[in-house]
Formats: sequence, C-alpha cells, structure tokens
Amino acid sequence: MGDSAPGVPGLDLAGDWVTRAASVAVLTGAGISAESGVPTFRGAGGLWRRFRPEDLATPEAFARDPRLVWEWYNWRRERMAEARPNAAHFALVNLEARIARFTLITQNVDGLHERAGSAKILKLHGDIWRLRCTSCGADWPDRRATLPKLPPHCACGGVVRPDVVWFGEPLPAGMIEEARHAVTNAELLLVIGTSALVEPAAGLIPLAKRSGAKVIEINTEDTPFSGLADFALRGPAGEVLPQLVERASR
Ligand code: BV8
Ligand code: ZN
Repeated sequence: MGDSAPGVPGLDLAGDWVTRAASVAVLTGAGISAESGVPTFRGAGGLWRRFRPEDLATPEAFARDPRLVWEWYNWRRERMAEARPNAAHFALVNLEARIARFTLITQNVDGLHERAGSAKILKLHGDIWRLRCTSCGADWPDRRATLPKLPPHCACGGVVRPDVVWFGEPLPAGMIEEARHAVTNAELLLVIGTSALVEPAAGLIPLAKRSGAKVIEINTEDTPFSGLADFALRGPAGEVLPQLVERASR
C-alpha cells in the first residue's frame, strides 16, 4: 500500500492503473465536497447545533419534529446553494469522458457532481434539491436555497419532506443492486472522501476487492477500509484527484 505526497511513486503507479482500466467505478462521500465549503457529516465541529446526523436524518425525528429537521435541511441547503463544484468533481467529469465503462456512485445529496457535468450518477441517498409528499407520494425538484414555510405542505395537504434516504430507510429501488453490479464489473474502484461507516454504501468497497478490482482510496485520513486499499492516497481530493487524473492522461 503506497502513500502519497504529490509526485511520489504512489500517484504515478496509481495513475498507471487508471490509464489501463477499461472499467472504473467511483464511490464518493461528503469529503469530495468539503473543499466546496459543504460541511461533512463527521467533520470537526459536527454539522449543526451539536446534533448528530443519525439523530436528525431519521423518519422518527421527522415524525417527532418536522420543523426542527427542516431547519437543519434549510441550513444545509443554504450552504450547498452557495457551493460550487471543486477540482475533484471536475476531475471525475474528465475521467468519465475517457473511460469506456465508468459509473459514479455517490452518497452525497448536494448535487455538485451533476453541476460539474457528470452524466451517469447513482445517487444512493437521494437528492436534497428534490421534495416528496409524505401523503400522496408526489415528488418534484425545488432548488430554492431555503424553503419559507416549515414544514412545507403539498397541494394535497400532506407534509413535504426532503427526497433523501434517512437512516433506517431503504435505498431507492434497484439502486444498491445497480451499484453492486458496477463495482463487481470494475477493474478499478476509486473511493473518495468517505468515512466508509454507512451501509449498504460502505459494503461496496470489500465487494469490489472480492471481485478482483484494484482499490484506490483518496482521503485526508484513514478509514476502516484503508487496509483494503491497494493505494491510500492521503490528501485533499481537490488536490490529489486532479493529479491522479492528470497522470492517467499522459
Ligand atoms: C438501510 C442522506 C435498511 C441524508 C444519509 C449498525 C451497524 C451497521 C449498519 C447499521 C447499524 N445500524 C443501522 C445501520 C444501517 C444504517 C447505517 O449504516 N448506520 C450507520 C450510522 C452505522 N444505514 C441505513 O440506515 C441505510 N438504510 O440500511 O436500510 C432497510 C432495508 C429495507 C427496509 C428498511 C430498511 C440508509 C443510510 C443512508 C442515510 N442517509 N444521507 C442526508 O444527507 O441528508 S447518510 C449520510 O452520512 C451521507 O449521505 C453519507 O452517506 C453519510 C456520511 O458519510 P460520508 O459521506 O462518508 O461523510 P463523513 O462526514 O462521514 O466522512 C467524510 C470523509 O471525508 C472522512 O473520511 C474525511 O476524512 C474525508 N474528508 C474530509 N475532507 C476531505 C476528505 N477527503 C478528501 N478530501 C477532503 N478535502
Ligand atoms: Zn401530496
């Protein structure tokens, strides 16, 4: 397992793998958006008023206090609306254009991969810029930085929620199956900016390894799966990923 500061063999060798790979899967987490100013879930200082995401991102919390959960989502929407894709998001757009079979799997709900221009994105945990009615099930896009009246209500009178997957909720139908298919058929899995603590997303990493893929992790810190990685490239995704992609295009 190599380590990496810019220019050391780790980056070059990892770049060779990216060059040779005909099928690449990528799993991203909140860390890829950190340099865009979007707070991570488990980063220093926690997310918001010292609540744990596991306490707010649940159907129970929403049933108990929809207004509090919506205040948290308004706080996050405001930050995400100000955010711009960073060099890491754009490096993945660059890579997608050059790799025959490329699947981007994200745990993020911030929409930055889409705004950077990524085409094929599996959004495991939904999209903060979509709303869903808890009564009639209608869902629609809404990109306002904050919603004025909390909790919002549907024309049918039902309470409206963010169209994201909360803890204890199943992922959208077929989503994890499609992600598992992508990683089992990938020669290379890039794992970028995720603490790899949330299932079933994190399980994609050992699955890729068992299926014979090379695994390259880009993170500022170690994660429970760093030991599985063929290369753990340590550093901010906004710096390391463009260098990796640049080496692959030589
Ligand atoms: C399900 C959407 C079943 C909402 C999110 C006990 C053991 C194991 C599992 C469980 C358990 N108890 C419960 C479970 C299951 C549970 C789970 O995994 N819990 C965890 C907490 C243990 N999972 C679920 O509930 C899932 N559903 O299992 O359903 C089921 C089936 C059928 C029927 C009914 C039920 C649903 C999980 C989805 C939860 N929703 N988000 C929203 O975002 O508003 S998860 C949320 O947290 C994010 O989406 C993201 O996925 C996750 C945070 O993880 P990361 O993205 O990794 O972010 P984090 O801050 O943690 O880490 C940032 C990383 O970046 C760090 O490593 C850091 O070092 C690095 N970094 C920082 N800066 C940079 C950087 N790296 C590079 N560059 C930088 N600049
Ligand atoms: Zn409705």
